This record gives sequence, C-alpha cells and structure tokens, in this order.
Amino acid sequence: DIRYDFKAIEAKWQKYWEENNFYQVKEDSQKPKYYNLEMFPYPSGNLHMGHVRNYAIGDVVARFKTMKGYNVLHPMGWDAFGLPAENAAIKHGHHPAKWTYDNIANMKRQLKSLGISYDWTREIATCKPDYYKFTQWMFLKLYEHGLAYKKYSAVNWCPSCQTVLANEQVVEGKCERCEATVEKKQLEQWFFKITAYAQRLLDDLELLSGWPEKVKTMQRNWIGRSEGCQFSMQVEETGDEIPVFTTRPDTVFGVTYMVLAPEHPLVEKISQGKPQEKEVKAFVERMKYLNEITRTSNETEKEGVFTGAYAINPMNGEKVPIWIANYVLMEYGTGAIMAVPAHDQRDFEFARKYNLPIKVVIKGEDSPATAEEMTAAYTGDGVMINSGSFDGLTVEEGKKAVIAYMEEKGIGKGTVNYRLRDWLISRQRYWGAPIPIIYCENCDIVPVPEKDLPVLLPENVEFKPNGESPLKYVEEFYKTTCPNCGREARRETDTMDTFVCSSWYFNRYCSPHETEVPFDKKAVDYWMPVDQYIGGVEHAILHLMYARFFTKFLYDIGMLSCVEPFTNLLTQGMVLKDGSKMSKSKGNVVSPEEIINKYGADTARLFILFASPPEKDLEWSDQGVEGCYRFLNRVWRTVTSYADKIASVDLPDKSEVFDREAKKLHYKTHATIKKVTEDIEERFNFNTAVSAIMELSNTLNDYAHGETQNLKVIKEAINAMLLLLSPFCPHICEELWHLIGNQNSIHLERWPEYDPEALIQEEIEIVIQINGKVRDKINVAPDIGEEELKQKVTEHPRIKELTKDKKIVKIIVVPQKLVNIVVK
Ligand code: ANZ
Ligand code: ZN
Repeated sequence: DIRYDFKAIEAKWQKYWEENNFYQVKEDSQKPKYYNLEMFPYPSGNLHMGHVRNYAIGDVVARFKTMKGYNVLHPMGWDAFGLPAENAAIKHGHHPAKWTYDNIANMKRQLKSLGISYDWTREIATCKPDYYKFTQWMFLKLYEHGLAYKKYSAVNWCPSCQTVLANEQVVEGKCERCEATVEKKQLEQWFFKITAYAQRLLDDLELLSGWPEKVKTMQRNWIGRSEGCQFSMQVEETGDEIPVFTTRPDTVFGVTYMVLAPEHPLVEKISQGKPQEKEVKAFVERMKYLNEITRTSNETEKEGVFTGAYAINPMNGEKVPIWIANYVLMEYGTGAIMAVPAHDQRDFEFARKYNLPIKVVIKGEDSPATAEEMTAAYTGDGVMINSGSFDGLTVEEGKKAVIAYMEEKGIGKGTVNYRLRDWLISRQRYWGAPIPIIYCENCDIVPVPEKDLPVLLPENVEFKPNGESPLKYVEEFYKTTCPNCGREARRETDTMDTFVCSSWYFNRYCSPHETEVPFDKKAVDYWMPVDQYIGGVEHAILHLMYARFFTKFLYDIGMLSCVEPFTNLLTQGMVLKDGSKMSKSKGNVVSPEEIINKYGADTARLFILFASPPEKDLEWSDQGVEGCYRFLNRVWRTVTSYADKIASVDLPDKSEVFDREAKKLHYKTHATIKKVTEDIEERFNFNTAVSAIMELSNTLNDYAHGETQNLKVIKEAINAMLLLLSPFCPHICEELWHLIGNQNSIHLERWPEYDPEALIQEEIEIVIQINGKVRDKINVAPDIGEEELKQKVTEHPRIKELTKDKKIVKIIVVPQKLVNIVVK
C-alpha cells in the first residue's frame, strides 16, 4: 500500500518532462497545427490565483489537443516593461531590470511547479534587447507608412504617478492605478494612427465567430461608428466657416444655438472685443485642467458661456448664438455642434439652464408639440415638423433627404465618424522600449536606421518622480549624431506604451530566436493565427484592439498572411473569495504556492477547473479544495490496488459478453469518454467534464466492491479515467499510468474514443398513456415481450390507482415507445 505522495510525484515528473523536452515543438507539415495561447503575465512578483486559473485552463486545452493528434504550440513569456518596476526603483532603489528579472525567475519557478506544458525554449521577455529591438522595428515600419506621427495634444496627466495616461487608463476621471484625479497637460507626443483601420477593425469582427459576443460588442462600442453629416455654419461677423458633425440632420431646423469646444481654435477670434471676452477666457482656462471624462459624464452639470458671436444656419438662414460649453469635446467630430435642445438631452439641459429657445421639429405619436410641455428632449421616432418642405418625412427619411439636399446645394455631405482615437504611445518613463527617433536641427525628425537597432536602454539612470523621462538626463543616451547629416543630434527620450510590446508578441513565439527579422515568415505562416487565446476580460478592449490593428498592418506590409490574430477567444472569469475579487487590499488572497505546498498542483488545478465553467467567476472554497484532494486520493487508492492485477490483462474485445454489473461499468466508461470529450471540445465545460470523471470513479468503486470482478472491464475503466483526467491532473495520472504497467508517458497517448455499441442502453423508457393522455413512464429492458410489458404497465402503482374504478377496454402497444390503455 503506497500513499499518494504528491510532492515526490510532481517533482519527479516535472523534472522528467523538462529533461526530455516534452513540450518542445517544431513546425510539422504532417500534422494539423494548434496554437494555444494564454495572455502572458506582467512579472509583478508572484503568481496569483487568476494566473493559475488562466494557465490551468490553457493547459487542459493544450494537452487535450495534443492527445487528439495536433501539433500544439503552447508558449509562455513576460510582458516585462512597465510602471511598477520603475516605481519599485523610485521607492526601494532596485534597478527595474533586476526587479523584473528576479520576479520572472520566481514566477517561472512557480509556473513550473504547476506542471503546465509550456515549450520553454520559446520563452520571451519584452524588456530584453533582442525583443524590444523589434518593437522598435515595428515603430519604424509604422512611421515609414505614415502611421506614426507626432503632435501636440492635451494629454491625461496623473499628478500622482507623474505620467501621461491613455484615455483607457482613466476610469471615471481617475487614474486606473492610483485613483488620483486626472488632469490635462499639453505635451508633444507620438501617436499610432489606429483610426486609419477603424472600419476594418469593425468589419472584421464579423470574421470572429469564435469570440464571445460581449467582447465583440465592447469592441464595436469602442470603435463607435456613427453615420451622420458634416456641414458648416458661418460666423456672422467674421465669415469663418465652422464645420459641425451631427447624427441627426433631420433636426437641423430645430437648431437654436451652436456650441464650440472650449479648445476650438476659433473661440479666441470670435469673442475678441466682445463684452463676453473675459468670461470666455476664464472658462477656457478652467476647462484646461479638467479631463474629458469628467467633463462629459452624465453626472457633471452642463455649463458654458456665450461668446458674443452668432452663426447662420445654412438650411433656413436663421441666426443663432455661439456658445462654448464643457460638454462639447475638441477630439470628437469637428469639435463643434449644432444644438437642438428639443431632441438632444444634453442640449435640452443646457438650454433650460441658460434660457435658450427650444424648437420642436420632430413629432412622435404621443410626444409634445411645443417646448412648454417638454420635461426632457424627445429622442424617439416621428415625423418632421416646422421644417419647411421637409415636413412630414420620418426621421429616417429626413436624415437621407437633408443630406441629399445639402450635397446637392454644396452645403455639406454625409460622413461617418468614429469614437476611436489615435493611439498615444509616448511615455515619459525609463522602463520601456525607447522610441527610435533622432531630432536633428538640420534634418528635423530622423528615424533610427534599422541597422542601428536596438536603441539600447542605458543602465545607469537616476530615478526621480518628476514626470520626466529619466533618459532626458542621461547624456550618453540622448547625445548622438544625425544618421542623415552626421551633425550632433538628440535622441527621443520617451519610451513606448507597453501595449505596443504586447501587440505583436504572439508572432515572436513562432520563431523566438530570429535575430534579423521580428519573426520568420514560414514559421508564422505555419502557426498563425492563434487558434485559442485565453485571458482576462479586462483586456477585451485595448490589448485585443491593438493586437488586431498590428496584425492588419503586418498583413498589409506582407509580414503575415492572416488578418485577425486570434480565431477563438475565451475570457475567463475572476477568482473570488467571500464574494469579492481576491486582492491585497481586501486581505482575501489565497496564495497558489501555499495551496500547492499543502495539496499539490494537481489538486489546485482540479479544484479551479471543477469549481466553475471557465467564463464564469469562481468562488474559492477551502472545502472544495479538500474535496478535490480526497477525490485524487481515492483515485490513487483504487488504481494502486489494481495495479498488479490488471498489468497483464487485456482490454475487453468487441464480442465480449458481460454480466449485468460489468455491463454497467462498461457502459459508464464509454458514456464518460463521450461526455468528457464533448465537454472539452465543444463547450470548454471543464467543470462538468470533471464531475463526469468523478462519477466514473464512483461507478468503478462500486463495481470493485461488488461480488464479481471482470478485470478487463476494470482495466478499461481505469485506463479511461486516467486518460480523461490527465489534462487536468497531469502528474498523478502520469505516475499511475506507469504503475499500471505502461512504459510510455500518458501525455503521448491518443485521446480515448468511445464505442457507440457500448452506449446502447440496458433499459429503455416507455411512455404510459390512459385514453391517449400521458400519465407516467417506466424503464424496461429493450427486448421485453408484449405480454410482459402490458402486465408491468397495468401493475404500475400510479396506473393502478388511476384505473381502479374503470374498465380496461383495450391496451395498445407501440413497441419501444408507448403503451396506451383505453378505459371506460
Ligand atoms: C445635433 C443633434 C440633434 C445631435 C439631436 C444629436 C441628437 P454620436 O452618436 O456619439 O456620434 N456631438 C458631435 N460632436 C460632438 C463633440 N465634439 N462633443 C460633444 N458632442 C458632439 O453623437 C453624435 C452627436 O453628438 C451629434 O449629433 C452631436 O449632437 C453630438 F437630436 O447634432 B447631434
Ligand atoms: Zn541631420
């Protein structure tokens, strides 16, 4: 009797797999490929349960597909640049590189202790020069194709992190990391022109049938396509044309004022010399320090000032006042709007507050016909009124007719607008890939020649929390010569947003040791696209959008043959404890290392996969972990107790005749193979797959304690149980597989197939009717005789009760299906 020594077993097999390069793969045209990828982690220090969940899910898929005969690429690496490393440097004086590499070493050890089937020969870290060389290469290619450009722009500035934040990193006006209120600041920055791909990013969502609908919806909303029209309103005195964008050209006769964003370039000019000039200046100044999310939030009170100027509505020649207001943004549309308070809620609130006129131009069935009756803007369907010759058209007809009219008269045209903005990639930070640009007084902006890549990060740097790139103070770094004219020049000292590094990394895994190109075309043509991508839903917008953008760009320049990087996407749920997300601040963290020490990696994995389907949140439960541990111990005992007995026994053959009990187990074995296969393959329902394996184990134990023992059937059940469980609990299954007499690794075995004949049910269900009405059902043997069946049915307690005062006239039997009792 040997006990389940998970520590020894797990260490033994991890070592064995590693020494034998078990999970190393090469391109192999003989086999179908399967690229299985989990989002690579940020090396923060320790694995948390969310990581364990992510990688356990990925490992089941990888091992399953391998057993199904696929050539599986399953790599791992590190998203290793970024702020925390630098903050640690500022706080504790550790160099970001050391901090990062120490964390990588620790987390790699933890990952290995989980027994995940990674091909570690393909490991990458985005902070290594051999990787960021090509991140810089990507920048150069985008620049070469006019997709990287520099401009002054108001940026989100976190006063506490002392850094620029992307819009996405601002949550309800606050910094995503430290929750400080975000301000605005003008800086010259680099952008990637992702907006050039807006329509393709939108259209190609149609190709992604393997993505969750909710993620596609989030992407669609983020791209935010709106159809409408653009036309100009002329400033009465100066004659300046101010373009506006509207999605409701059908309401153009309801314009009662116009609004410019406070940053609009014409604000100063049109208010000059007006009595309102001072007030306008003060308002513009105040708005500078508010970020747009706070400015436009529904909770924020709308406010603005009159500029003193007027504009003409080109459709009816009406003169309307021009205002500036917080709720109009410079970055969207044209930065100016026609205001229609009767039909736009923001305009309505603003007009009510400042006593601006409200003119109804759309009449719905029960909607108010005059402004006096209105308590809110009417935004529903209806027909145009007070709109001259357009009266009577519906909203949809009106939109088209107004655009057609404007186009005919040369007033304006139909346009499409996207909410998506260009991607701000400049970071005033050290720990990132330096932007490969040189500024020369003579030649202006000069890209670093490809042959000079990588632009290396210098090591000796002083870290100060002043919001400027530390590289600005490292002379050996910024001082250089112009590649063009040879004169003294200065390097760009900003580094790239880490999302740039993670926008192309999945390609690098295909040929991670290339030194001349970011990846080998043959290798990406074999492996890409990723067949299954698995990660947290927090990346549903940004990372996935940027990765899709890069993929399309790389496709356009002939580097890739696919237009979408990830064919199937699984977004896993969170790991909760006591109902909320595990987090340091809540003090409810369960450390993976502790659990692995106490119960082993197989138990930890099993619990995580069993407790909930992958997309759903998972509630941590100590009893649940205990339960999984007990289950594995039971499997251990059952299998070891039969190890010697079944070692030299054959599997049952097709013609085998079983007794009733053996037949039950045989049936259960094949039913379980079918269920587990379908659960994994079709639905990723790992939780129900595990519970099916647990049921098989119960049936096996019941049989083992019964009177007769058919060792062939027992062997068949044990084999199936171990094979089915092996992707979930790779170590214990490997050990037991060898103990029952196998020479080869269980992970090299083929996935079991079920025998449909074994699934023919011992009993069939018969419906019982009385006078054609369904009353009950019974289970009988499929070969039951007609007389026996009739007898069984009439003796069935419920039927007896229902027919006791009646006379049975006739009993009709439909074989294998139903019995109808005709009574009077
Ligand atoms: C007049 C109007 C009448 C509008 C009406 C709506 C309803 P989406 O759908 O999100 O694209 N808008 C345009 N540019 C803006 C800016 N820079 N800042 C704030 N608001 C802006 O929204 C388009 C609508 O948002 C536009 O259509 C415009 O208001 C406003 F009954 O024009 B609308
Ligand atoms: Zn020069």
